[in-house]
Amino acid sequence: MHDKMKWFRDARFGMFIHWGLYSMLGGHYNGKETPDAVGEWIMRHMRIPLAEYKKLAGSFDPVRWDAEAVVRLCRDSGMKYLTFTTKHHDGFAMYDSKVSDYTIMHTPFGRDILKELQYWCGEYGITLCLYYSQMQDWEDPDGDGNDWDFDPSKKNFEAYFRRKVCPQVTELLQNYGPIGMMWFDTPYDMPEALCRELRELVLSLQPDCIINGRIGYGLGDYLCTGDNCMPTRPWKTAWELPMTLNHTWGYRPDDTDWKSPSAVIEALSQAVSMGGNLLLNIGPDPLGQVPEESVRILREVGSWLEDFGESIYGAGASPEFPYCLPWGGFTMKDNTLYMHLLRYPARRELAVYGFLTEVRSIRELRTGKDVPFSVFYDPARNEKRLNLILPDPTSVVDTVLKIELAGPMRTADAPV
Ligand code: FHN
Repeated sequence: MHDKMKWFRDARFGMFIHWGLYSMLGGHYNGKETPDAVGEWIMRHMRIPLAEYKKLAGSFDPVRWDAEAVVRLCRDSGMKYLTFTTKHHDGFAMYDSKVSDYTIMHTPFGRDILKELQYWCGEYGITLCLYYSQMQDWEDPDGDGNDWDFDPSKKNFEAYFRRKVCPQVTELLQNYGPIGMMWFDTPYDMPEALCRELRELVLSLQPDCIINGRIGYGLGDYLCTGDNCMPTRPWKTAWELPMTLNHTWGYRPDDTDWKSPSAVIEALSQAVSMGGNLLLNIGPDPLGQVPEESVRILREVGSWLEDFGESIYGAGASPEFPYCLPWGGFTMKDNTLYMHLLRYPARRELAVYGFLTEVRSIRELRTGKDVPFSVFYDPARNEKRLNLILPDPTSVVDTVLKIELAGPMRTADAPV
């Protein structure tokens, strides 16, 4: 049976791109810093009059933008899909929209960067996905969120939905080839009937397009976690964690508090060990360049994935163990288990309690070197455990052992 979620579950790692007029401000307006960490909300957080904010379009000219380099970075970082902000809450279309003039085509740059991304994603085998803010729109008098230029009591949201959202979503799904996913955001109190209509519209145009959970009312094909929120245990449904590399989605040169490559690798293997995906953000600068530090971090993650990607792509959660695993966690693919040693034990003997399935072999994933193991039955707890003699680590972050099982993985039940 055709499973439209398969590519998403196999992919496990995607690139999020937040880029728009807000990137030009870098978190500052009129010499003042925006009060919140995120740069892309600056228009609202600083109540910038629409007429002023719109002037940014007059000088948007990211001459260093290179769609091929960005998609290549995505591929080299081991990411399998790319989710691009076609219209964020500020209402500005980062593609050639005919619905209004508030688009990238009406800037000195005047290039349809979404067409460029579509082309290069095709060349590099990356699935193109589109972010679209369906409720908040600070440019439109009837969109949600701008109560400093427009009187909220006069808003007619449904009029906005029909005038801008539906036609733009139609353009996006008609003009840019097959789209892997529509990534909606902040539905707030959007009426459920309109969310349903939006879902129907997407599926009528591209039946295979996945819809993320933030369409609202549980109408999505999978769940999005809160931003930067890692679940504590596996979820039954497919899920995705959107994550920033520093503390903002849109470009902010003053935020240099970057996550380390190790933290990203750990988040990725943790997410997969709980059956989820990681969507990791970059925020290009006003010239279209990806911040150097983001590139450096992503390349290191990519180099780890070159060696250990087998334990991530197409892998998912293993059954839960009755005890916590202080050294890391497991990912699993059919009858193969991948043991992620994120905190490498000082002692080389390691025991995994409650491990019930017969083991055929254990190898270090990168070198293929055999790892000695034995199974021990402990009558005191009436429980089996797997004992291993760990090899030298082959990664400073996450050494992975590949465990071939004789059958489906089973763990002891916690006696609760
Ligand atoms: O408000 C947005 C925010 O700017 C950013 O786009 C994130 C990404 O997940 N989504 C919303 C907040 O959750």
